[in-house]
Order: sequence, then C-alpha cells, then structure tokens
Amino acid sequence: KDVEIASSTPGTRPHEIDAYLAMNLAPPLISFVDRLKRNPGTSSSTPSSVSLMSEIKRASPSKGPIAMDINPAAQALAYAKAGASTISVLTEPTWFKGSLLDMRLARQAIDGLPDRPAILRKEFILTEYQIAEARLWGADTVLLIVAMLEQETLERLYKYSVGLGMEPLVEVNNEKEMEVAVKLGAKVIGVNNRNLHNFEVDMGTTSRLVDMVRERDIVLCALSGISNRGDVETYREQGVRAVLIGEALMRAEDVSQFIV
Ligand code: IGP
Repeated sequence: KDVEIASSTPGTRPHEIDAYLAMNLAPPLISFVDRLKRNPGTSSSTPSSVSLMSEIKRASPSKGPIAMDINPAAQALAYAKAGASTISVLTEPTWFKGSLLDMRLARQAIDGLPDRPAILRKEFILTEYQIAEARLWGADTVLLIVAMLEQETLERLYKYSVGLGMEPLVEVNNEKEMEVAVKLGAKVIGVNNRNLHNFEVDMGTTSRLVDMVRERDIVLCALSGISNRGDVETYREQGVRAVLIGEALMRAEDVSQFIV
C-alpha cells in the first residue's frame, strides 16, 4: 500500500526513498492518534488526563541555547518513564541545533518499551522527501505548519503522510488557519501560542480556539510557552486534550510534574 501511494504522488522524492519503503526497511510504526488518546502515565491515569507531548530541544531562535549538551537517548527514556505519549524531536539544524540522528537515538532508546511513546519529527516540512525521510529515521509522524504551506501543498503533504501511516500534527496559529486544518480533515491539531513572526507567547491563543473543535473527533494540543503544572491544569479544564512542552521540560528536574 505504501508503495502504491508513494508512486502515485507526484513530487520531488528521489527514487531511492521509494525503494527503501518498498523493501520495508522503514522501522515499524505506531499510531500517533491512538497513542495520544491513551492516557499518559500508567495506573494513576484518569480519563480526563492531558496527553503529554514532550520535546527534545537543544536551542531555539527565541531563547538561544537551552540544553546543548543533552543526551537524546537519556532524555527520551526519562520522558517515556514519566508517561509521555509522544516525544517530539527537533531535527532542524540551524536554529534549533537538532538532527535526524537525535531523533533516531531517541527512538532507539525507547524502542523496546511496552506502549512506547510516538516519535514526532519537529521540522519545517516542505516536501514529501522530508516525510519519507522522517519515516525511515524512525518517526511515527511529522509536523505540518499551515502558515508555511500553500493550500495545495498542505493537502498533498497531508495525504502523503497519512498514506505512509503517519497522521500528522497540524499546527495553526489563529481562527483562519484552524478552519483550514479542520477542513483538511486533520485529526490532531496543535495551536501554537507563540507567534512565529515576533516570537511573542499568548497562552490564550489555544483557549480561544477550543470551541472550534469541541464537538469533533479531533485531538487539540496546546503548543509553546507552557511552564508549569498549573498551565496544564488550566488547559485541561478548558477541554484541551494534549500539551506540547519543550523548554520547560529541558530544564525540569522532574518530568512527571507535567502529567496531569
Ligand atoms: C515547544 P516551548 O515553549 O515549550 O519550548 O515550545 C514547541 O511548541 C515549539 O518548539 C514549536 C516549534 C514549532 C518549534 C512549536 N511549533 C515549529 C519549531 C517549529
């Protein structure tokens, strides 16, 4: 099925990537959506829990270096043990100092665990190639940012990703972009509280958009600026089902404080 979809998609992917997929060399994946919907943690989880998407983030354009010397394997294991549903790994090298190797090391570290977290490739995705590459390097899914993509490209990349078994995290920043994501059929939508133009963070950005997805089978995730347990509790009360936390987790001594 992968091969059929890959070869029917016009694009820029080199043929080698299709060949690797055809040879089933890509590692097995788990369903991002299913994993998100399962409660984080183990015995202490309740149905109202907020799913934790924990990020490996060495640096960022707004903060500069955050944790340049971390060990992605150790970090991934700590996230998994705390009960994270997803591990987001920045692979962007210039501003975030990430790499595909970081992502592979994170995946390898958690691979044998029962009910392991899903791996998300956090990157500015513009082509099918990057999605196939993500799959081959051990990602279970990718990020698609509505603001960065023409409608036609967004649709094409969304379909391609779903065709490879990876329901993507679709990122929006306002009501108009949320409409686009809902129309696209996205099942996981993240609202970025950080404005990508001026880096300002407004935690209310997510809160204001909750009503647009409340009656739908969509996992709504708050992205950026979450710094403590109270923030997660506030989102839970508003009906937000997942949170993605980077910087605060890189600096945290105890990851499990964010499990709510
Ligand atoms: C994490 P924070 O404030 O918890 O470190 O933010 C995450 O939301 C942020 O890394 C992010 C991002 C992105 C990074 C959201 N969307 C797009 C790169 C590209």
